[in-house]
Amino acid sequence: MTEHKSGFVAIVGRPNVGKSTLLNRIVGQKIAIMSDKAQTTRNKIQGVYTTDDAQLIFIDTPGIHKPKHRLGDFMVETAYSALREVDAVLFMIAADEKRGKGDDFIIERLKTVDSPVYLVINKIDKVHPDELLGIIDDYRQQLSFKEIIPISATEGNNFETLMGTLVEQMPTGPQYFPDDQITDHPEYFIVSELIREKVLLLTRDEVPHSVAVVVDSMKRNENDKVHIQATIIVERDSQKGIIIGKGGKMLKDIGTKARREIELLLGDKVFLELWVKVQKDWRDKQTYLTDYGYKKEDY
Ligand SMILES: Nc1nc2c(ncn2[C@@H]2O[C@H](COP(=O)(O)OP(=O)(O)OP(=O)(O)O)[C@@H](O)[C@H]2O)c(=O)[nH]1
Ligand SMILES: [Mg+2]
Repeated sequence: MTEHKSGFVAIVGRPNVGKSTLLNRIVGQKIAIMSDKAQTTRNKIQGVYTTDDAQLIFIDTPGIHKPKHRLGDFMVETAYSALREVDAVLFMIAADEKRGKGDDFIIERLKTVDSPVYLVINKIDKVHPDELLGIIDDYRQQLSFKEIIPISATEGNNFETLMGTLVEQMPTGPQYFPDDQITDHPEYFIVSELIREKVLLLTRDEVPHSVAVVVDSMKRNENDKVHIQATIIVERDSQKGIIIGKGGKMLKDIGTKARREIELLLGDKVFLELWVKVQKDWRDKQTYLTDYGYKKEDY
């Protein structure tokens, strides 16, 4: 009989390189929201990968960037906190982006990490295979990586290789979570995130970054629909206007798109009610950060 293996794996990197996309592929379901806007993820999100003889807990983290708000400080600290007490670190980069100051900054930090660091070169579907050699060569000189694995999180290239390599590396250990558990976050967290994802999808400029979403209540009706009430918080009146849109069209769009995905998540019909509220400069105020789910004790 083979011994059961288990361990924790942190996924870190600059914003927008595809960390959450990889996490979702690992668990085979959307638990982390994704967008083409930088700084999509704000909290640590655990995704549990369970096989007959191994369980790996992956920790998706906010993209590491130069913070401009308290929220940014929270996000970057959250990402760094994931580096503690893990059995492996995946440093993810995007093949179609040059190594920049942001990467070098993360590399400096990774030099102080005890666990093995893997370089995951994502988005290889976007470059010619010949370009990979140059990237590998360049990064190899920056840090001694345990292994370098090029993948495409959207297409699935090399995904099995990555997982196989990691499972092999894990120490002998128990199964921490039941077979059917795929994340540490409650449903209402994912629901609020799915709503925020639709705001990210449909708005631009400063609006996406200024938005928080809080689920106020979630209960099952007599007609077996799940009734969800949620508030979209923005920083300024002008942003509230954008979120509501002409004749309420934008809010309706956000609601329809979010509802469809929430129904997939919950496997039930959903009645979604959305409100919009202005909370001036909430991203710089500790009490609001705490209220909206960005709590220091969650590091
Ligand atoms: N072409 C291509 N696009 C990808 C791949 N992986 C992710 N993307 C896209 O890259 C964008 C960012 O993906 P996310 O998963 O949100 O990136 P992230 O690293 O979690 O970003 P933050 O949460 O902001 O740090 C999305 O538009 C994805 O669809 C890939 O392998 N190939
Ligand atoms: Mg993310």
